[in-house]
Amino acid sequence: MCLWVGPMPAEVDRVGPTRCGYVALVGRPNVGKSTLLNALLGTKLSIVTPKPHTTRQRTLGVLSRPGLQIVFVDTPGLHEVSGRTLNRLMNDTARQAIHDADVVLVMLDAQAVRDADEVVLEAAMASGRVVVIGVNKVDRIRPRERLLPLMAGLAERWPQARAIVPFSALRADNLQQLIAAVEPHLPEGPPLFPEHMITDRDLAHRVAEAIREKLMMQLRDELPYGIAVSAETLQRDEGGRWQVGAVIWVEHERHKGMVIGKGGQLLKTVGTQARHDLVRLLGGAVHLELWVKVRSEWSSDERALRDLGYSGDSA
Ligand SMILES: Nc1nc2c(ncn2[C@@H]2O[C@H](COP(=O)(O)OP(=O)(O)OP(=O)(O)O)[C@@H](O)[C@H]2O)c(=O)[nH]1
Ligand SMILES: [Mg+2]
Repeated sequence: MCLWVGPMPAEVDRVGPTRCGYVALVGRPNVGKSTLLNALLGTKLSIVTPKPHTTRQRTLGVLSRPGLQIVFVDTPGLHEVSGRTLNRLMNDTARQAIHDADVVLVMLDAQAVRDADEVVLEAAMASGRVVVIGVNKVDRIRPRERLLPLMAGLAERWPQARAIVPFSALRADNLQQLIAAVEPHLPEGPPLFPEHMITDRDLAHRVAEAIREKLMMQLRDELPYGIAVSAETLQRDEGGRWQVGAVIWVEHERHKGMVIGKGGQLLKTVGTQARHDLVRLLGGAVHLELWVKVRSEWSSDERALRDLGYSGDSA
């Protein structure tokens, strides 16, 4: 058991065998799993919003260092399943990631540990995998000593956890300690992925996700959860400019107007913000066209979910 509160130690030179394995990032919605994935890889692989249920699919982040490859698996937040088939698929994806992992990193929010966290911890412990508990958002806890009762309580409640590590994904604070906590539990073996590969997600997926992130940020209430985005065209024209066309799928005709906004203003804002991110992602000028279309009840329709790429993660 390793309990640690303090400044980040310097990166230590590795000695010993080559290790490679999967670390599943799991937790209830909104604890900061995707923020952590991005911080660990130093680039934006998964979208992040202040709203729960942002991540819908598994995304790999491959961290390669001399003698070490850690494949971090970002997952949807585990939650009580509502009527939507999409929600069931999201939970299946997270549970499958636990099953497939060498180490399960259960993430908590230092500001509030709830019953929903217990459910995740129970599932992780029951899996028989090595479990490390990560206490995120410690930048919100001042003074730092206020963390101690939480850490001690977790250590007492979950003695099976191999380590309990406080950190801040947002500030990239204490991430080295997190890596050090999981590394010894990874199997010895050669890297599973080429060193230059950092994710399994292709550009079309990342483009669609960037647009969905901006939509989630702009829209309120239930609507973000009834929205899907698919990139239909993604190609460079002769002048080297990216031509991107994407469809925003809504579940009801009445939702179209909400996405487009008064005088097209909301969609325009989404387009401007998304284009900004796409320039960085694609590395060049971008022309972005967005269409809004209805696919009735897509989030409860197996076929539509398959078409939109929402099944198969957990297969
Ligand atoms: N203050 C603070 N905020 C954080 C930290 N990590 C994440 N957040 C914020 O928490 C919110 C949720 O972050 P996400 O990374 O989307 O959380 P998630 O667990 O992936 O959420 P789902 O995909 O919905 O399950 C965002 O507003 C982040 O900026 C942190 O270390 N400190
Ligand atoms: Mg997420």
